[in-house]
Amino acid sequence: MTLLGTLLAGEPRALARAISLVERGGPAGEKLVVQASAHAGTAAITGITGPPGVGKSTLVGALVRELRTRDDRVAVLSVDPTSPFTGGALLGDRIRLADHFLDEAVFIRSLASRGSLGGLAAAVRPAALLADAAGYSHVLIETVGIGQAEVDIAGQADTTVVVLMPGAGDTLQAIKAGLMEIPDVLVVNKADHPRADDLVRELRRTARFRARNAPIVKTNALTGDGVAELADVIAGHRSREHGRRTAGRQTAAQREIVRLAMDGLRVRIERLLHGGDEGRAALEAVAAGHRTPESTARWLIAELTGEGGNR
Ligand SMILES: Nc1nc2c(ncn2[C@@H]2O[C@H](COP(=O)(O)OP(=O)(O)O)[C@@H](O)[C@H]2O)c(=O)[nH]1
Ligand SMILES: [Mg+2]
Repeated sequence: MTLLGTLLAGEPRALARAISLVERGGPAGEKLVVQASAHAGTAAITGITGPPGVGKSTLVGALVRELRTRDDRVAVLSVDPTSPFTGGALLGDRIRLADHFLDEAVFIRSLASRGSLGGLAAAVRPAALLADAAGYSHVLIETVGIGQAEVDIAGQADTTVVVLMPGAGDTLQAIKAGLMEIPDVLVVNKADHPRADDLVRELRRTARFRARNAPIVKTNALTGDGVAELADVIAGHRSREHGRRTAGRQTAAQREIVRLAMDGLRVRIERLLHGGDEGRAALEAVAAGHRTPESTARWLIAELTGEGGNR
């Protein structure tokens, strides 16, 4: 079978090879992505971002476990160079303890963040698309760093989750880094920390965050507390957003179709008016006042729609 065939059949090794091909760059990877895109579009793509050490990787592991109880296949893409699951070690081991079918159902892959001008790894979007085409119903993308990568993720994911932790004085830095402009969902992780509720209150008072009106979810990624709620909130946001996006795309499609049809019609109308004896006679008659523009327009429409007859 071709790589595309094994990818669409959902073979994890095919997905790994496909992502490597895309990371390498070049026409073979591009072609594969184009072919696969016809089979993508159903996965929920969630970006998980925030400062280092807040517990993103741990939370991703907990989310994977939660989504697995819902019987979903999950792909994790990490653009965190310090990620403890580089090579699948930590997260992979923990998950394998929980469920021995997981090798098939959970795909974990680190993506190099080099080579993309400090932003999100160039391969992230195509890799998410490939995972989608391979039948993973959830794609979780972890990004780290302070700067553009976090903000970039918002354009790539259906739902952007920003993770903060109490007692780190993160709020101000997060605001400075633009993190408060992007969350669809805000997570206060390490809810076991005594200052967790202080952080929630502080965030609720932060004007720039309030403007986004995003829900705040408290989690303990180590115990899994709050993680089911987080999965629900993400799913809720995604389904609302998906509906809005579909509607928006349909409006744009309609505008484009009408514009193209009008252009085509105008050409044919002008051809009718200038290209034949009947048209020229009609023009002269309207100009001389022997015939109304309305009846001439009705005649044109009848000609174009094949409804025939001189009216
Ligand atoms: N107390 C507590 N520690 C946590 C929690 N979540 C993660 N950690 C710990 O925080 C540290 C950083 O976690 P990690 O997932 O690597 O953070 P990342 O850099 O944001 O990916 C690790 O030692 C985790 O065990 C939590 O909810 N509560
Ligand atoms: Mg991490």
